[in-house]
Amino acid sequence: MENLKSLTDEALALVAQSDDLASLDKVRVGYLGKKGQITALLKGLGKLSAAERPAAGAEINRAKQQVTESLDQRKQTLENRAIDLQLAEEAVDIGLAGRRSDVGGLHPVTRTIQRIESIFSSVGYTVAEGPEIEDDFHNFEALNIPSHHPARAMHDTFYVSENHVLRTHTSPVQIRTMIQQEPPIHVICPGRVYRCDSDLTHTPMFHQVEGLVVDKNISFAELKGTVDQFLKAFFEMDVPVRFRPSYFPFTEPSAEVDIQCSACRGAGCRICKETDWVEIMGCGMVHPNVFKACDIDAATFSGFAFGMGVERLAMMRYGVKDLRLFFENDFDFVVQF
Ligand code: 2NL
Repeated sequence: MENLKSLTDEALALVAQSDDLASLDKVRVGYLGKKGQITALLKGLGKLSAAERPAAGAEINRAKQQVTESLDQRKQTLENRAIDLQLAEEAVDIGLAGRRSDVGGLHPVTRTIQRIESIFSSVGYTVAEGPEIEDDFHNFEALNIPSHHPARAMHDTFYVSENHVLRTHTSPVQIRTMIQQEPPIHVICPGRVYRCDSDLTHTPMFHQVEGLVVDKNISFAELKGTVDQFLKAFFEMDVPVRFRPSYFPFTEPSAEVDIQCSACRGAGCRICKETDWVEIMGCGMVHPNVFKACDIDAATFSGFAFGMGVERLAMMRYGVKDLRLFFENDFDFVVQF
């Protein structure tokens, strides 16, 4: 009992020194646990006389309460400190500047297709689309390209099965249009096409726009006027256009279309290989065999068709020097358009 005061002071001092919950609990066990020093004093009360016991018991209980309160207080302090520490660690600086999210743009190929569609729509053409996997009939047979025709070797074709291919041109969309729809037909068919070809100037997938007109009294003059006016509208200038005789299985007669080189304005440069002209599209009068395959009477109706590569037109219009840029999806490239 003589030690109670110093025992209590010692306990209170140890509580104050405890810097974490584990060491604080050790202090509690040391004084108030089953084998604790204050607990031992309470257990020793039985050895005192009945006269001494109440005063001594009250004194020890006061000491016990004092230590208990100080333990509870310290525990609260340490717990609060732990929470403050965690909050400080997890703090979010809401004043920090955010990361900019970049806004992209339409791909130049998409823009070019939309531009072509808009020019032809303004003179009454409709836009038609079709499947990228086509059967042999729509991609070849109906276009006057029978099996063993050398033109099938001309298009290196991706075969999906014996009878199905990745379309090598968008012409099958026009075949479907002619089968479904009575003339007059004025249709423009944009889309992806596939050829097994890959080098600096060829990609296995590229884009084409084809056009088709079928009506009574359609002559090569209508074809020439349409193509000439389209090219002048597309390039927004009075660009010189020329037609060279050519061959396609699905048109007769056929022609390739050149425009004067926009890079050198006909003075000769690397782009036009010093010829002053660059090829821009192919065209011709629809072959009677194509009409026959679509059940259109070639004695009553005639028509013209044309086809162009979209990447090529986009390169010329936007001055893109390398075809591969269209397929890399580089952000800094796309935002320029
Ligand atoms: C080119 C040449 C061309 C056609 C496509 C066509 C379609 C039907 C009937 C007849 Cl359904 N012709 N399309 C005609 C001539 C040329 O494309 O160099 N394209 C990139």
